[in-house]
Amino acid sequence: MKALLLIDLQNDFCKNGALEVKDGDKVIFVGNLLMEKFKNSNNMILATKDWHPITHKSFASNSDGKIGELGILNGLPQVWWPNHCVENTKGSEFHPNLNSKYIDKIIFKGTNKEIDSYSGFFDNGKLNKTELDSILKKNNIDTLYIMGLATDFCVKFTVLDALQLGYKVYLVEDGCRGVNLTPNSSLDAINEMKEKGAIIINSSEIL
Ligand code: VGL
Ligand code: ZN
Repeated sequence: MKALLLIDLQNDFCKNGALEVKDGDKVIFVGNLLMEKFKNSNNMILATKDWHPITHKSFASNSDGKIGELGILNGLPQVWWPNHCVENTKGSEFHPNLNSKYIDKIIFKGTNKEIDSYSGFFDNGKLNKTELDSILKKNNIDTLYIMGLATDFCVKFTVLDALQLGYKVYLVEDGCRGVNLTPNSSLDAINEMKEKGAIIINSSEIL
C-alpha cells in the first residue's frame, strides 16, 4: 500500500512566516492536488507538523548563537533558528489554503526542547522514534510519496530515514522548496536522496 506524506506545510515556512522558505506557499496547491488523488484511491494521507515549545533549544533566542549560525546542541551540530512553529500559535498552523480536512493523521515532531527533529521518524540523535513508522506498518504501507518544506532539512531527513527503514520512496520534487542557507543545498539534498534510493518525480506523473 502507498501513502502520501506532507512535510511541515505550516505558516512559519510560508510567506511572511518566521522561517520563511522562498516560494514555500507555492507547494500548497501541489499538496491539495495530491491529496485529491490519494483520497480518491482510498490511500492514506499523513502530515508532519514541526511543533516546538517556546523554550526549544534550537532557537537562537535560547542559545548563545545568532540565527543561521552553526553551534552544538546535545553533542550534535545545530543551526540556530529563529523562533518558529511554536506549539498552538498561528505560525505552527497549516497554511490556510491547505485542504487539511483530508489528512488522516498528523505527526508532531520537535516537541522535546532538548533536541531538534528534522525527520518525521526520529529526532536528530535517533534517540526517540515518533509514531510514524508504527502507523505505516500497521496500515501495511510500504511506499511513500513525500513532499513539503523544507527540501534541505525536514524533507531530506524524512526521506533518508524512510529509505533506511526500508520504504520505497518517491520524492515529489515540485512539491518541495528549500531553506538554502547555502545556494546549492536543495540541489545537494535532492542528489543525496536520489543516491540513497529515492525516486525523484513530478506531481504530474502521479496518476
Ligand atoms: C525545518 C528548520 C527547523 C523544516 C524545521 O521543516 O525543514 N527546518 N525546523
Ligand atoms: Zn523546527
